[in-house]
Amino acid sequence: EAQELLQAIDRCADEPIHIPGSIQPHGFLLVVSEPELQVQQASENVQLWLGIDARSLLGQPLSDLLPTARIEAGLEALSADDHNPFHLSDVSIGLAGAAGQTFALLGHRHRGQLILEFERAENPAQAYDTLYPLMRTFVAQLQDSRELEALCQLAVREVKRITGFGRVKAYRFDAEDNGVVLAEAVDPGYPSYLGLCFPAADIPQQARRLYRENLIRVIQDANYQPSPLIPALNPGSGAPLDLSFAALRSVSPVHLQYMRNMGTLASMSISIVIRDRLWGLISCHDAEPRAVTYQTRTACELLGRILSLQIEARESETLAQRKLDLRDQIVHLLSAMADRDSVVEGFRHLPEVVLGFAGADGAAIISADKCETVGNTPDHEQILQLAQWLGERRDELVFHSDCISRDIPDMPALAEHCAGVMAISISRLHAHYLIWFRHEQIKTVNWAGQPEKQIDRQSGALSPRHSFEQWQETLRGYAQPWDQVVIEGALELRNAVLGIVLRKAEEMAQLAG
Ligand code: BLA
Repeated sequence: EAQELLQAIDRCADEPIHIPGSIQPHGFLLVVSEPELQVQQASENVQLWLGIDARSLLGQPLSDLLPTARIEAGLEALSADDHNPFHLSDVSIGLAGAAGQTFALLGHRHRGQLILEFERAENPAQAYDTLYPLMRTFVAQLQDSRELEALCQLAVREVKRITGFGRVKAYRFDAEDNGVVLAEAVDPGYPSYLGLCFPAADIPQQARRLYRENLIRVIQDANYQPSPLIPALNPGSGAPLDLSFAALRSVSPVHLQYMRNMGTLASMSISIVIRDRLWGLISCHDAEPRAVTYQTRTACELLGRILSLQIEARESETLAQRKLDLRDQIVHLLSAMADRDSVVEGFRHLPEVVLGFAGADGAAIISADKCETVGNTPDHEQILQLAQWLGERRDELVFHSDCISRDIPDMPALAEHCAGVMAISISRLHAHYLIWFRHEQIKTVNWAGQPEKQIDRQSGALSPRHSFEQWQETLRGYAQPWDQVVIEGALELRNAVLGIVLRKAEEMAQLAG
């Protein structure tokens, strides 16, 4: 059954969301050949917007519809595959001779195609009157905030102010891609999701890849009727049009169902990308359909980028500080060992450092069948048994597990005493080890809705769940995972201890000789 579920989740990731063949109808789209600027594809809804049959536009010069001089100027600034569009806030468009309507225009190139998107015209003064002052406040306050939650809280409050969405939240993905809501700004009447965990399967992998590159997307009305592109295949490439960077890209019907299940008709999400990884999202919802102008989207994208930089700087700082602290402790330990001319004596002398170094509850050192312990550990017999088990798999320099019952299933007595273990071998010849232990930490996860594991009969893919009511899961048998900094610290300690052991051996040999 678990296998079937994994396959259903994988199938979600097969949906080619970059080539849906249609757009959201709150604007219209033209694909134009270069350099002739002739219409190659048009969305069917030009009929509704302009009163023109899409088919009658195909092959026509763009100049029949609009003055192309400004477009040509915009194109000059665009590189061959430029996802940052050029933008004109007021383009008058209509068949030559007829009265024109004014639209905002976005143009970008992707995979050799020039894509023009038209949305309702905006007020260009909006940026100066409202957006810039809001951004300035945001950036000024950001500089004063240190804590991650405070940074995120500031960002969601500002995005809510700029956009007017009813609920805005910031969430971070964990190592398994589940997302925990860290901050939320919400109008009365909306359920709060603060602190809840959204499962990884809510956003399949191909969507995460896309969101890493295209930082913002808007779904104006989850009940929309998609407008197909005509013809379906691009005449130049013979392939469906890649809409990865089109603002109007039609979104996955599965996700639209998810939104309706959640009681949201409009959404916008802004990617938080840190070191090329999708770190999290700012996700906005509204119970009613809602439009977001290009200027507002751009302000939000910029805000997201600034937030990402700030989080990255904060993470780097924390990491650097932790590495420094760890190095201090390693030096402390090594000098105690060197002073006493014995690794075991050094270990015995500084129990707080031994434990603090790894954030462990207990530690043991095994050398020559002797076992010394500090803190809270399993009994000696179990530790020696563990050392033997470790000895049978000598290839790993550091062994670590945050779930002994899963990773060392043949030692149930050990798992009864602790849940996490990290070990380094401290001799090249013998089964000598330094081992740290961590207690179980019973973990409660507040999921946003109980998993329903519904599999769609037609597609074989997972269906979105219907309830987002808090559902608590209790996880047993896990310790706090050993993080990369500690594991690398342990490796460093290992190398240094091996050096001490070696030097001692040489001294002994000299004495004997
Ligand atoms: C996309 N799913 C998304 C997006 C979000 C979520 C934010 C991005 C699109 C958007 O901006 O609305 C889910 N919404 C959430 C989460 C929170 C939230 C996690 O508010 C947390 C706070 N969805 C499912 C299942 C499938 C699925 C089972 O629940 C797979 C079959 C698919 N979700 C799915 C797809 C997309 C998506 C395909 C991409 C939509 C697109 O961009 O076309």
